[in-house]
Amino acid sequence: MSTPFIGKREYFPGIGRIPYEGRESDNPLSFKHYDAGKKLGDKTMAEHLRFAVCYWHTFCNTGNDPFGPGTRDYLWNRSADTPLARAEDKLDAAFEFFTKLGVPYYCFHDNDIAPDAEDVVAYEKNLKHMVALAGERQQATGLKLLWGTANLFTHPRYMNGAATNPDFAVVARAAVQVKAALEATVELGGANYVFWGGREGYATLHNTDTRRELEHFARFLATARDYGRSIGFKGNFLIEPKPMEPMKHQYDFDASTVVGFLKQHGLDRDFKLNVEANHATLAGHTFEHDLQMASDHGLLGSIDGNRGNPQNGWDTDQFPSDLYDTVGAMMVVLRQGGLAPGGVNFDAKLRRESTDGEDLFLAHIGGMDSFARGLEVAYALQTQSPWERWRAERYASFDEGPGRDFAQGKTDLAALRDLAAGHGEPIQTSGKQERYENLINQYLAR
Ligand code: XLS
Ligand code: NI
Ligand code: NI
Repeated sequence: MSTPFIGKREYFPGIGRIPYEGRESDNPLSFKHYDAGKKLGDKTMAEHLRFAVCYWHTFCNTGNDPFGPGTRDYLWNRSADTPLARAEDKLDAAFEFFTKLGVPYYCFHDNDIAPDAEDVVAYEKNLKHMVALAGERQQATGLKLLWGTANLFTHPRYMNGAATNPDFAVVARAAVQVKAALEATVELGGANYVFWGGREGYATLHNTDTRRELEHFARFLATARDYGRSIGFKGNFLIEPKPMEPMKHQYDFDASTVVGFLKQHGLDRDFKLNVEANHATLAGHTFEHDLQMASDHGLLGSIDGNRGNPQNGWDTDQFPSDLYDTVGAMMVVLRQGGLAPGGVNFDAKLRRESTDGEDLFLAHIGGMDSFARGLEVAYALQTQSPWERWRAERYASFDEGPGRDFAQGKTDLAALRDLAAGHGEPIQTSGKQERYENLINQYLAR
């Protein structure tokens, strides 16, 4: 087995390129469903799914929680003496991992790849240095950047918000990072640029003027958009909804809230949504619901693939493993004709108790296989089963005659009344949810 790595040393020894071995294989370090080159319709699995590994959970997070420190002692975090040298080691580990896993994309925050600094010039210098190196690694491996973003939530200066901070000095300081992260994204050919508003919200209305904060938020996004376009960014800007955590209430509550906000401020031509599974469930929805709401407006831009834990209520960011969820997600994605230029980014982390380097591979293999299987089943349901016909038939009464006239705005309320008076009580029609559920299980078992 070849062991591709490109850095000074190998960080995942004993692990080579992860092969596709099919569902009969018992080799944990192989794909059972993700067969990158397999075609479904006119696209390969790789083209449908456009997988990305996230830098923050996979290479920065060592498993700390509010009750204890990290449990994972990664070599790239301790082998070098300076923060910048450690960042270089981490970059090597990351590209070794991407290459061995066989994903086409990755995603990062500015201070995932480069050491943060309070001094603006030092911060910019660190990021530029690391972006140049990342560019070289992309060249050497063929990896691409799905999206870049700025971390506007970790540093204590952002405790009251970044773009929505009541203090203009903090808003301006946030612009330093967004400007630099946009430049980094453009330099690395990033397909998208993400805003996740982790601290854009409030803890109490007692001290908060939400109207002003939301206006500042829209102004900030428009300003960032204008700068991005001026330096040649052609991709989508993406807003990632999340209802809470870290703030009690976050402005980008869910997909529908964000769609309304973007339309209200005329931002929906440049901005779409990056929908994350566990954020949708935190908002009290299913993953598929938020995907559908975004997609209905033509604004589903990308996916953060993960899942929550049904027994507790926070953002556990587990790797996706529930095939029901991935089938549901891929039903929405296939119906809208795909995700490009977005993709499926694994915004997911290992459990604190999972401490082997190998576990990073196992987790991603599981996530990729779950989405690949979801894709296969959704594709089969849409192309071979009666699903789409059943669904369309529910609305057949709007396809012709007075129903179509109504849908086209040609009927007034009095005319509707007269139609109903002539018809008598509508005949009861079953929703037949069980029929669809049985079909999913039937196709999952194939
Ligand atoms: C946190 C978010 C974050 C974004 C990027 O909950 O998911 O990781 O994806 O800032
Ligand atoms: Ni999240
Ligand atoms: Ni996310």
